[in-house]
Amino acid sequence: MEKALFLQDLKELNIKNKNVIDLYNEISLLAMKYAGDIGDTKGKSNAYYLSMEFLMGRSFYNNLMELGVLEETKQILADKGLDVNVFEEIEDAALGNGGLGRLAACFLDSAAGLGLPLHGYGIRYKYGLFKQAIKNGFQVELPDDWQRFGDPWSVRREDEKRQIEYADMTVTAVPYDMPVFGKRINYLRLWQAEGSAEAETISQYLYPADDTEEGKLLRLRQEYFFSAAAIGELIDRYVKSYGKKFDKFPELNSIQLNDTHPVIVIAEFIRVLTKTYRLSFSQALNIARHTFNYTNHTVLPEALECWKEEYVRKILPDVSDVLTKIAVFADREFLKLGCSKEQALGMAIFKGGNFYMANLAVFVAKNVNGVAALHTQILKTNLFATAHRFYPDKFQNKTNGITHRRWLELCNKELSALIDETVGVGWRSDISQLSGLNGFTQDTVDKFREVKRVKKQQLLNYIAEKEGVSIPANFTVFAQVKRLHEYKRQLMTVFAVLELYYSIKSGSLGNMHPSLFIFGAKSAPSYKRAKTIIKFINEVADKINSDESTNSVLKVVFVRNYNVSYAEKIVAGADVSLQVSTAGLEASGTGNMKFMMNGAVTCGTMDGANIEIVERAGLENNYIFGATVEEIAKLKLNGYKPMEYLTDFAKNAVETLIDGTFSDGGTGSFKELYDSLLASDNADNYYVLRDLDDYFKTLVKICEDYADKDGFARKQLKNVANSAYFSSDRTIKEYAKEIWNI
Ligand code: 26Q
Repeated sequence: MEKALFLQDLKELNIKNKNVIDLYNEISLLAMKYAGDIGDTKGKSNAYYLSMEFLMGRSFYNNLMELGVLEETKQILADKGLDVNVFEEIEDAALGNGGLGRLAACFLDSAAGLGLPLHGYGIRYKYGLFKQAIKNGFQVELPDDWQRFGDPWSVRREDEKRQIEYADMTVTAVPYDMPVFGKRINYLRLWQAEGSAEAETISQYLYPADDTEEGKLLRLRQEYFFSAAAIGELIDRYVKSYGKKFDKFPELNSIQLNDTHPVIVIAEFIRVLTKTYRLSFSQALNIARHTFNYTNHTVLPEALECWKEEYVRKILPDVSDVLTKIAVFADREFLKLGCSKEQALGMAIFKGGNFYMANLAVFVAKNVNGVAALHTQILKTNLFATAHRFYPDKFQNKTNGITHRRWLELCNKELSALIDETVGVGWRSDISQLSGLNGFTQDTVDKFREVKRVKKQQLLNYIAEKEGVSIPANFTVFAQVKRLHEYKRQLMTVFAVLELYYSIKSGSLGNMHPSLFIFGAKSAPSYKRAKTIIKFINEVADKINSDESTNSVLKVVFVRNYNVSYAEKIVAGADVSLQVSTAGLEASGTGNMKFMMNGAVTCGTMDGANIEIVERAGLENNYIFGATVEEIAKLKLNGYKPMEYLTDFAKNAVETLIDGTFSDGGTGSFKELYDSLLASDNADNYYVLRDLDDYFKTLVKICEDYADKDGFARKQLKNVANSAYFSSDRTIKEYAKEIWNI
């Protein structure tokens, strides 16, 4: 890239009478022009990441940073009287909803940064994840028309479009390439559905409602759409260079399946090899078994996809035949391996009229991985225990990571400068050098405290502007920001905060250090109980913030429309990261890593990657509480009775759901929520009451410890210093070496 030319053109750019969106497009296109071409994929092994979600966030700042021109661009624009922050008006590309989609984006960034050929394939949704508004405390979903700002970072490749065939229609898949910048330029290729109005609905929405048959069929069409387009292209490219013998295919193409969503690609691959290229079924299956790898991201039963055979047959009859063939082949193999009937049934790909996509993935994939040590352990001993017994070599762990370029260099320039000053700049390309921070001096502690103060002030200013809640900068900032789900237990945090509130009011807490609790979360539109929890958080926030007798020491804010850009500000400004899922249910978590790298301590349970975080940063520098996986298992076995854990104190908080303290707008949903915790035989599935008292005490302890400002900052710095392991550069190196051979 000729940087000087880019900077020259930028200097000559006329900004008069142009609005922010025009400028955004012009500058982005200029950068694209100078960025150069996507790296060659020919002749050597490449890896491909197939995912329904890519949660990229804002491209502008990140890409200019990756291209090495962000600081100069800021300066040049400033000279013209333009603050680069105006481009914050350009919203995120939110083609994903949470951890799984953001992980895909971090992986692409790390691979490009390391110079490894990893490319993404997904769907170019017209509308990304909904924009969240809050009306009377309730979540309202608004369409996310992200393309209205233009899409200067994508290139439409008209000449590479493909036809996708369903039984009842043919759809054109048009690729849009987003370059991913780093040491080499990789691509994220997103397919857009074109043709009839019905065809176009396929790439219209991320997660269309699937509570009807029509909705389910649409989701199946989406999964097949991008999978078939991607694999069709990879097969064509291979045939062009190597002909119709597919023996070298696996060596040149490693395909990573991001959860079960693209798993149907396996059947499509075999369909094409057998139908178009006349390979035998067993040859084709054998090649598939050396090509595909599967990552599992959740153990929650409701998230494990299965497809009714009837549905698949209706729109993809040939694919359905292939799925059936694989299922029969698998059954025979299970017999040969000496499985019992019961074991074979557990691993069965087809049963009860349904195809089990996770079982298919495990059977065919060369490698199966979990996303944190504990999660992989649970896959081996629970979810896929039988498969692990008969195919032990397939299973691997790949603990997740986050790109330190976006999540430290970009979002926390102040901390990055302090790290430069303390250990040198080498960490930016070799993150392991971060550990050099470990022997920090008092001078570094002082400077770190100043960095935290600045980042917190920036965050609080932003919150004041966006949410209209002003908070003084001496507050300790606690944050729980993530998808809203019962297992993540935002509800438990609200109860603990209510306990704090009543304790402050009654004077039993002495003089607590002022504390702010930030919540940020979107609920799936159809997930009623999650929406009720959002309403409850907002009710509690209103009450606490308006209570003059306590609001100098306790505040709560629900930030609206939590997204990647908001996250960049929150992780940099927070003191305490709340990661309080029921042990065994959060596969990994990646927000926990972002906070750690920015110097927040973790207050959490022994779950997911929290375990590995405290292993590295020290138990003494974090706050762990609550039941372990083993303890939860015991409770389950012996019959868990939430009532037995309800202290008088906790009772006060929990009963606010039914005693008229708060209004659910007459919907009855607070009572329903209360009943889900206490009323039925099988109540409190996520063990909120089991851990609540522990949680409350832990929060009190954190508030006490925070009074020792230096001591607390030391704990925070220890977290930064030991966060290198959680860079996705490390994760991607492991995938490249142990799975992809690239
Ligand atoms: C399933 C069936 C039907 C429709 C949708 C789905 C579906 C959609 C999205 C199931 C799961 C998801 C997303 C899961 C997810 O984001 N998992 C998170 O992945 C992260 C990256 O590995 C982990 O860090 C988190 O712990 C995990 O929750």
